[in-house]
Amino acid sequence: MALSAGFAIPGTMGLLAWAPRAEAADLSIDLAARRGDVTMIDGTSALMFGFSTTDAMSWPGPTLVCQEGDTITVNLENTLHTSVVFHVGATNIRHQASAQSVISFSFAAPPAGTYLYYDDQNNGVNRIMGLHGTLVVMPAGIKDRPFVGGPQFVRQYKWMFSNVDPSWGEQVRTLGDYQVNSIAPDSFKPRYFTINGHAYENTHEYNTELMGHYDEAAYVRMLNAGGIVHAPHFHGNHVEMVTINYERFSAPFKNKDAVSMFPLDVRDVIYPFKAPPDAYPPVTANTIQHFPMHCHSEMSQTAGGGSYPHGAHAPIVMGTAPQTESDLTQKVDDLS
Ligand SMILES: [Cu+2]
Repeated sequence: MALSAGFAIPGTMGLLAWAPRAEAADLSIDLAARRGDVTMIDGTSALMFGFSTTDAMSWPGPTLVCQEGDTITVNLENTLHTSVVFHVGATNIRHQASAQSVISFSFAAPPAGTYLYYDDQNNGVNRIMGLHGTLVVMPAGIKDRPFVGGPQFVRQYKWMFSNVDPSWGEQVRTLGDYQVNSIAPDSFKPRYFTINGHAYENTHEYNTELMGHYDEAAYVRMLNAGGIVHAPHFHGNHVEMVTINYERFSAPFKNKDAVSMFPLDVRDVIYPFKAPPDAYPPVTANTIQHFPMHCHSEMSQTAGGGSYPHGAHAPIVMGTAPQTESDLTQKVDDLS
């Protein structure tokens, strides 16, 4: 567990409630912009910002789940001594809370898809400091496809890629929250690289480790909230490219082994969990196989300037089902 005690475990809370329904609903969530120390994989403490659903600091922000047609109300308490923005990428949804204020706003769910919500101030500094999370919009009344006419899956995952430069947090700690305004984006020297807030080997957790029986396709929603290019490379299977930054493709999907993502990019892919077609010795479908996803941006496989492989690396287990389904899968399975 990379996070300190009392910390909200990313992805385990803050999911908007599902109800089995084909009709639209009004959903609401309380978010607080907070600061706090996050323990990195090597024990280093980094001061970060985050969108939290509790009295404790948490990062990354909660995964908000809704479906098309819904209206979402956000009650945002900004506890920071600097303004905070809630912006949903690729939409006009943008609301600013001044320092130490509370705002409420509502918006209509954008089209079904995966969205990065984040603070877009200071040329990416606020986002990289930790003010980011995921909004998942499902099609109304459908739980096994990402949008009407999209590919079918058995379970789904979200991979939020983030980077941490602890020197930024130290500037804020020393000078105050407001001084986030004076941090130069070019000064970014990331030392920690995480998926869903975890670095390997803490990525052996049920929201990040991909698991499935043969032919149980997983839908993986990948977001790059960090400040570097990521290129997740999948072993075992190629992935099928379903969306690139909100553009939807239809079958037959382009197959990729490495999926390049610039900062702010969002990619949805299918990991098909097929018996690897070109492995030797041949893989038979009644065995359990282990594969990695590692990022081809090589520095992201390290922590603290060199400790390998404690970075953006996730395990894939083929041939068995997870003991606990991912939070995203559980919430969507509540639809009937
Ligand atoms: Cu590789």
